[in-house]
Amino acid sequence: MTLPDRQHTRRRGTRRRLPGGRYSAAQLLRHGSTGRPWERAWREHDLAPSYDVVIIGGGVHGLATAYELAARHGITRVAVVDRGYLGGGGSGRNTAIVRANYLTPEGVRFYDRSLALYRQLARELNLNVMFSRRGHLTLAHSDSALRTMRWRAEVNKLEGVDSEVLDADEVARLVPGLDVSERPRFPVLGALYHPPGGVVRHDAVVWGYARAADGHGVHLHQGTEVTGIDVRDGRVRGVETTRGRIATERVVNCTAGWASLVAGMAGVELPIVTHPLQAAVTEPLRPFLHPVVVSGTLHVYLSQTDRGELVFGAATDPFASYSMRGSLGFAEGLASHVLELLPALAHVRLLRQWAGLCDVTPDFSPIMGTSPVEGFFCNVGWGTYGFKAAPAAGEAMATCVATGTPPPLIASFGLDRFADGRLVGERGAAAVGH
Ligand code: PYC
Repeated sequence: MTLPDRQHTRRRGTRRRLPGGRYSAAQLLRHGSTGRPWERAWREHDLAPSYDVVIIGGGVHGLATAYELAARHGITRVAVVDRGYLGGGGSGRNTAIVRANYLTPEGVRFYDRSLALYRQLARELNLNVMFSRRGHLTLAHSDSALRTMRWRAEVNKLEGVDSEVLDADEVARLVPGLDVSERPRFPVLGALYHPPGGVVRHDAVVWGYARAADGHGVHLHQGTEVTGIDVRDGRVRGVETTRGRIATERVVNCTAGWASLVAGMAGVELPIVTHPLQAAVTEPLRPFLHPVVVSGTLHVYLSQTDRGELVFGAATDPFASYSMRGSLGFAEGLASHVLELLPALAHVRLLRQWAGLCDVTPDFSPIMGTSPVEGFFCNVGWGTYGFKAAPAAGEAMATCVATGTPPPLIASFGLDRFADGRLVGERGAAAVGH
């Protein structure tokens, strides 16, 4: 895909660095030996009495939207407010997988744009976000699953996205140790193979967007909780926070977990149910697993980090909740499912587990665009797809906020589709069981 020219970000006050804002090896050594603290990646500000745009949620979606507003549209009087810390929600709790092998043409086009932006994000933000193209395999354990994989492959190809169905022997060559015998409860019959998929360092994406947005003059307010949204005569007038009132005519809801509560403050009802999604990581192992491997039937997905740890995820917790605690039941289920695929991992130790919150919509597609309240915009309902979507969502939402109209890429994802019955059914592309 050809991308339009995107200007590179330059932070203010980086004149002493090499072109592109990098430090030379000598500068790094000199600085490291002085014991002086590193320059802060973003600044703190007093809350201004008014902003042109207030973005609620300091995760990748909020930060990407803020960055795009400032860098691409010249709207720099922007505040990002978060009741916790930047990247403390889903952005720091996901399994860092990126891919574009969705089921609907709308989904494939959207995530393909996001993947294209991820590929060049390090250059765009001048920070190594460790994009790693690994290939992405979604295993099929039944004839009907194989049929869905063929369907996805065909939709992907029609949209110019590289995906194909592999047989079990070809899958075995890509995943050493995978049990492709006929013994398992769910034998591997084949897989949807999507070579452009991979992983990205999620924290680095948060820090890169935050630093670049700050460099363009965006104010990042951590520890600032929104307690109310002032709507009069059908339009946004301001935001109440724990640090005071902000006058603004444009608010973007970029929260996950609390999206429906925040929208409710503006009087907007969202068809969202929130489920925790747990994940876990093992001790480091020698590198053996290159691709990302997903089994929807066994409710498991795994990849190996550059440090050698295996990152595992499974199904969402089967009840609506705001809990971000790990559970023993999850770890047991996860381990038994992983071992059905890769029995040789039997003695590997889990190091830690955690949970994030997923806002699931009825069609498993996000809600992006305007709302019935003028000036209240939504970038929510990402379910289990949020991290991989952030660059394209930020780009499209910034255009929507700047112009008042959702660009064609996100036109199908408006809130009104639920009333009009124009759903974009994306459940069949979920890596995560629900
Ligand atoms: O959709 O690839 C995915 C995914 C993996 C973990 C959560 N979502």
